[in-house]
Amino acid sequence: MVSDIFDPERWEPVADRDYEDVTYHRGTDVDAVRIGFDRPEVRNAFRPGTVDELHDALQHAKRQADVGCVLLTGNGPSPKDGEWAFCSGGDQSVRGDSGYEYRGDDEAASEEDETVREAKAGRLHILEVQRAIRFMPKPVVAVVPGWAVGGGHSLHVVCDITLASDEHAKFLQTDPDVASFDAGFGSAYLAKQVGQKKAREVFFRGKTYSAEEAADMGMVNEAVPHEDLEDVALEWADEMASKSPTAMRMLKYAFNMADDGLVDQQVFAGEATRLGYMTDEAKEGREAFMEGRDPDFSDYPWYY
Ligand code: S0N
Repeated sequence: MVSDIFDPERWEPVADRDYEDVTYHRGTDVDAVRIGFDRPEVRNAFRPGTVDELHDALQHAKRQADVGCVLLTGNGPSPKDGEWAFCSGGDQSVRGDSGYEYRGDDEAASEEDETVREAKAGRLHILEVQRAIRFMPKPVVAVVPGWAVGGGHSLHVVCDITLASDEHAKFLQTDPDVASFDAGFGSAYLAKQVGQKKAREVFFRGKTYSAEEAADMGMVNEAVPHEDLEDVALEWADEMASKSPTAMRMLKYAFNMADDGLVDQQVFAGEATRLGYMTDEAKEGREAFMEGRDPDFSDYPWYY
């Protein structure tokens, strides 16, 4: 992989994952993982196989009980012209008439039978990635070293935190220029972050914003000197990963709930049930049933 700001001492590859379009590492001294788009020659645009790999890495990260933070970034700079990118959205060269298509050089496509490939024609499964980030039971940080454009911009919007290179990060919404639009989190949730007027400006004008401007607007947490970007991201990751996992999970879902309605209530409620199961009171309910007797909850007060 290529990346000037990636410190190989601080990361080791996740051994059982063999990806083509993304890199996936586990921190050596921080309980975090790093997922990096690895197509710098096309500003880290995602094709269907990229999205499959990203989704797989996110699901893997979710299941790691000792990982408390996920960093999502873009490798770079481009070998062609030295430009940096987080992600430039859907790869326009494989956009078909109903979505993004697997093509010959997309490895993920070649291993499947025809029925599966047909069902997967014209995919928009980047939205599944957005949901994976949204419901990830730990913080996801967008680490933006360069261009964040189109669907790449939407991905940073859906992440919990965004850190951006003060020198190279550029934020741009091209959705109405290429007639491929995110009418979900990418736009409506952005408006929650920066206000309605500004969000409409971002989409309706298609102007490029610097990291400073994006931070002033409220869609970036901090503009960071380029050479320090990954170190700062690791510092933030370390802080977050050392907090109470239960508190962090419940807080993330609490923040989500106002916007996600019953879907997030279901997620939040699942965590409440998990906490309930951990009490002696719940154990009494289970044991009474298993022993065929009436439960005795008299030891458990009606707290107020
Ligand atoms: C990023 C831009 C602004 C950079 O400009 P710059 O620096 O002048 O570089 P270029 O010369 O333009 O690019 C360098 C090379 O990279 C290729 N390339 C760049 N972006 C893409 C791309 N998205 N797809 C394919 N190739 C790309 C260039 O072609 C060039 O290659 P060479 O060197 O061979 O000429 C500028 O590149 C730019 O504007 N890029 C396009 C950005 C864009 O419009 N992205 C798509 C927007 N739409 C989506 O992402 C939709 C995503 C989606 O799937 C979705 C669907 C439903 C609901 C939600 C979503 C969602 O948004 O998530």
